[in-house]
Order: sequence, then C-alpha cells, then structure tokens
Amino acid sequence: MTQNALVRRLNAQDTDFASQLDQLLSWESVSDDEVNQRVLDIIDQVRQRGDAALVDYTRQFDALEVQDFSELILPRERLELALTQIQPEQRHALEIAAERVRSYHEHQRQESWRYTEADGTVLGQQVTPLDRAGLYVPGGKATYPSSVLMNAIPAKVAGVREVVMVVPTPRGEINEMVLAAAAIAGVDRVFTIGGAQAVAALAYGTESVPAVDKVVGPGNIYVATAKRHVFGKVGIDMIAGPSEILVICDGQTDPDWIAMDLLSQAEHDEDAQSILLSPDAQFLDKVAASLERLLPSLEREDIARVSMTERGALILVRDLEQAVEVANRIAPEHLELSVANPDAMLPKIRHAGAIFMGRYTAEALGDYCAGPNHVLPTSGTARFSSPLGVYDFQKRSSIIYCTPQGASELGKVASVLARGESLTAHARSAELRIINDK
Ligand code: HSO
Ligand code: ZN
Repeated sequence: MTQNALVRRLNAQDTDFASQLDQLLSWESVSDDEVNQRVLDIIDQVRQRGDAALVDYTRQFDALEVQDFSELILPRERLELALTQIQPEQRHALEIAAERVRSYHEHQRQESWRYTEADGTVLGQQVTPLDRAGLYVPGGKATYPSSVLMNAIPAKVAGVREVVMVVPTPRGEINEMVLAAAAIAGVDRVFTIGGAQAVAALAYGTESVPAVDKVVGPGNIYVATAKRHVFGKVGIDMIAGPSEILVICDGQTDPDWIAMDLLSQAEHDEDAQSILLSPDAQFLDKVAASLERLLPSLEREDIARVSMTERGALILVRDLEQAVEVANRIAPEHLELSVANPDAMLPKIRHAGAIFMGRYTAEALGDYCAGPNHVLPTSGTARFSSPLGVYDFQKRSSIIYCTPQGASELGKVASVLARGESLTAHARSAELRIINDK
C-alpha cells in the first residue's frame, strides 16, 4: 500500500482490528455551549414575540429585507407555480418517485385492532394520526427535494391533517424543485423561515405559524440543537448524523460500480463514511484504482475526497462470514450486499438502516425512487431504531371495554393489588363493580 493512498486499507485479521474499527467509526456530534445558549435565546424570543421575532431573525440570518410576517407565508399557488418552473423531465421524475414512495409507505400503515377475552372484555388499540406535523427543509447546498418527498409522504399516508413546511430562503433564493416536491407530496402550508427560530415557531406556534405535534427533517447544528430543546413539547424524528454506506462485495462486481457507490455517499458531506468489505485483496486494489480515477469527475470532488481520506476504508476480511460480523458491529445506515446470493446473507444481518440486495441495487436508487424511506438511522443507531415511516406519524391509544362479568372478575384482582399499594379509592372503585352472587 502506498503512503499517500486516497483511502485507508485495513485487515480484519489484524489482532488489533477491533480497536482500529472503533477508531474508524468514532464520530462526535459537535455540541457546543455557545450554540446551545444562542438556540435557547432564539427559542425564548420566538415564544415571547412570535411573528415579530421571526421577521427579525429572518432579516438577520437570511439577509432578507422583510417588513412583515405576511411576506414569509408562501401561498399554495406558489407551490403549483413551481411545478411549471422546473423541467418537464424533473417533474416527471419527482412524480414517479412520489408514487413509488407512496405505495411503499401504504404498506406500513398500522390499523386499529381488538380481541375479546374469555370474560367478554374487549381489548385493543386505536391507531390515530398526528393532527399536525412540521417539516424542516434546509436552504442552501444541503437542500434535497427528495427529502421533501421522504418526510412529507409518510405523514400524508398516515393521515396527518396538516403538514406544515418551513424552508429558509437566504437572500431570497428558493429552490423550485423543493417547492415542486412539496406540491407533489401534498404539503399543506409553507413558511419561508429557517434555523432554530423556525423549529421554535413550529413547536410553540406564533400568531401565524400553527403549533405542530411533531417536527421532522434534517438541518444544521442550530436546527438539530433546537429540535433537542423542543423535544417534550413536541415529538421529533431522529437527529441524523452524516450519511454512511457499507458495501460487502464478493469481488465479482465491476469495481467501478462499487467505487461509485462509495463515492455516492462520500459526496454528501466531508464527514460522510464509505466502507468496503471484501475477502478479495486484488478486488480491493481495483476499487482503490477506480476511486482515484473516478473522483476527479465529480462536481463535489473536494467534499468526496475529504470524506474518503478522513473516514473511508477498504477492509480485507477472511470471508463473507466475517464481513457479516463486521457489518453487524458497524450497524450502518446503508448496507449493500453486492454478492452472488444476498438472500442467503440477509437473515444474518441484524443491524442496518436499509439493505440493498445484489449487484444491481445501488444505494442511489433507494435514495431517490425505489420506494423505501431515505431517512435512516445513522452512527450505529440502527441497533435500536428504524427508518422514518408512517408509524412515526401514527400513535396508539389502548382500548378496554369490560362486560359486567369481566369487571367483576378483574375487580377482585385489582382490589387485592390496590390494597397492597394502600390505594383505598382504587380498591373501592374496583370492588363496587364486583357482582355478589350468594
Ligand atoms: N443518502 C442520503 C439521502 C439523499 N441522497 C438525498 C441523495 N439525496 C441519506 O443518507
Ligand atoms: Zn444519498
């Protein structure tokens, strides 16, 4: 291996591989006292001064000369107009993607259920959508129309009554594709505000912005910090870390395909992480060569290069069995199984946000239009969490419906337990319903 190779090479057979891997994966989300304090001040101002605070912050942070909050409300017709402003092929692609994402998510809708116990008591769960969801969409370079679809469509499929979107428009710049995606996904209202102030407005409501029940969507450190602070007042989705891809390849896929799949995540962010596991050392050499050759062809070459150098790795494993062990240890956001028989491997995969099966299933297809959500658990959180879905916009209420007989039987049990807790009113409430059949 050359000293100045683009991507580091590791060998899973090394005795200290476990610690090399820990080091490779370590990534600290910045949590900065100064950011924290500024965000708390902003939330406070929005709670006290409502729309006026939003106007002030928009002038200050987005360099926009607004006089009045009404200028920050985007009328529905403006969304419709965006559909005519973009290229017909862009509109067509957004529509196809939206349709695929919608039909996939329709499979996720949870239904209410009930069953009857032997004593006639009916038990169950009533599933209801949230009343209102807030969707944060970043402005600037990290604005992704595909993310508008991925966040808004599950909410709509869940039956959320109103989806409210916020998107900053720095110096008045607005992304027509983002607005078109909002129109296609059925977003109900849009405000051109951003940053921590927009999150605060969604959580607490102002004269013009309705308070929502849950805030979802990606954002910068200010947005992420604000989401953490408003959690409890409203629900939030996950706080996403940088994008990650882990590819397991048996060495039989075109090395250029694998290299480009790795680069597809590296180009998101300097902190993004792309890792390849293969039992074939020569194949790793070929992918390394492909990476060197293909990188300069990217518009975001600089970002991808930093990501590959700082956080990328090509790892030689003993066999595919060991690759699976390493994959489970990493619990990646995206896992490509670029092997002859991915179905045989699938049952052994325990932790991954999304699994891309076989040589043809590039992660990029899932990022845009296959159907599943691209908002996925990052930084190893796939050990305990799942992709964004319809279930994130639904909640459940327990249902208990006792018959006289059921209440009598349960009353005897409840009474004993209540007296054990010295809760006399509980005990009496239950006892009053016991049928005395002498
Ligand atoms: N790969 C990103 C999603 C995305 N890709 C949006 C392209 N646009 C999530 O990790
Ligand atoms: Zn992506």
